Amino acid sequence: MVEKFPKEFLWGGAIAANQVEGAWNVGGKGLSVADMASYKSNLSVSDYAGHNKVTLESIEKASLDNSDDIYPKRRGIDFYHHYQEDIALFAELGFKTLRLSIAWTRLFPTGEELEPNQAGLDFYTKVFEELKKYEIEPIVTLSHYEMPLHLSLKYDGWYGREVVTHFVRFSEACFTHFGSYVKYWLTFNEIDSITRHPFTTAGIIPERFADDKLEEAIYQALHHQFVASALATKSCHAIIPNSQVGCMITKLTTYPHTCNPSDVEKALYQNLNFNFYSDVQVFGKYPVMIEKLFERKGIVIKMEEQDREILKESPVDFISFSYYMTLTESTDPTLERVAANTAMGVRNPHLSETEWGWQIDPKGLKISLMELYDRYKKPLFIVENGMGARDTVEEDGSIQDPYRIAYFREHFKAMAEAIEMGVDLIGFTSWAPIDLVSASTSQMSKRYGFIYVDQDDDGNGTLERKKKASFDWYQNVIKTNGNELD
Ligand code: BGP
Repeated sequence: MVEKFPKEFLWGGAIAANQVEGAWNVGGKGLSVADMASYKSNLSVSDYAGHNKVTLESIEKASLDNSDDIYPKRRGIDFYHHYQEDIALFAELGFKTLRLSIAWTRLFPTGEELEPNQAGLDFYTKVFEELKKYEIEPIVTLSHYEMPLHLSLKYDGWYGREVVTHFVRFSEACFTHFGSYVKYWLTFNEIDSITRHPFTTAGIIPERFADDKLEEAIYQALHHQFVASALATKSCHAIIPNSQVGCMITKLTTYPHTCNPSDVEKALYQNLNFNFYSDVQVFGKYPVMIEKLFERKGIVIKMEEQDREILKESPVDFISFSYYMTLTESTDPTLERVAANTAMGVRNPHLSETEWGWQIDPKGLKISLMELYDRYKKPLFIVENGMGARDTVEEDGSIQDPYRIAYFREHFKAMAEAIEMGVDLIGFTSWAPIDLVSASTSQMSKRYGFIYVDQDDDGNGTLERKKKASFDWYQNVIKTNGNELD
């Protein structure tokens, strides 16, 4: 039989600290931007402080509130106290890898301390020990939507150049303390998302900037993240022999809505823009067309003398990305647009979608893989892919989720096809192997896991973990290295 996936393929799942750990005020942890995101089931979506609704007023209110009542990311799924049980379930699934992030505020509560907090180091050491026990290779994101709130308030988040130094100190502490456990590192989760939700991604509080200066501030902050990412990459290579550092982007491949050249042109602009973030981290320089665009828009990025050299010196080793959907673009303003995964595009009539409007497109994954590999010629790693859905616990306690199985099956077929075409795909981590708090809506009811967690949107429930029908299916996929998908 011809193998569909490479022998060493890294199958696994992905989680992020702020969406699973809980224990938001335990062990000396400081407040992070994620602790400010509110949600309550009886509030209308427009009322809660999610990705784009955070204001100085909502931050003040959240800072004074010592409960997790309307702040679901403060409770997560209590992975902090359930990590052994959860990792045992991941091991039972047969995971070769687990992607997780380190909460900056557990190690550096305000971001400005000079030495890491011991309780934070101890927690992650225990997690890595547990993974080692099952020979699960960790892949660690340094920054996944959880920067210290203090840095956001004091420096306007990543807009302030000072944050680069604080981030590099945090990264180096991670490399020094966890380097014996972790070979694969990612610097910034979905670094491009800074333009869509600047507070969550970079601690920027929009009202602090004049309307006509906000975009420039966002790109300035992004520049600081690029520099910090390159500096962290350099340190990682110096501190951990054989380490591999990846960038992480949201892959939002955009099709022209029609073959009208204007639509093709519009889609091209969109794709150039989406590729910008990985271009800088892979090629070590800003793309010419983006610099021209900034010029036209009057956006001036303040760069220090050595910045271009720093970017050039330390490109990433591989490209990782999340893939949930594709978009289409058109110049026709009357067409219906969909908002999904915080991005906007014209609805594609050929695709179905999840209840949250994310359009399902397995072929788009194959297309994206081929396009990325052709562009960068570096190994690719899919570090997020999955579908948010409402699951029902049946009377007999079982959870039947054929839609999730169907979703993954088609995406895995697309991956196999891309590999057959010659794409160097080294791994796949599902988002997420276990139900967790949604990044964009803070809901629990938007479930992604193979493992169900008994907790509702308001935090009621026993936190009991239960296997869904998809659990057995994914276990068999991993066992057969993707050869048995049906
Ligand atoms: C990505 C984020 C994740 C994750 C996922 C699903 O953008 O990196 O943190 O949550 O999307 O999004 P959501 O939780 O909003 O459904």
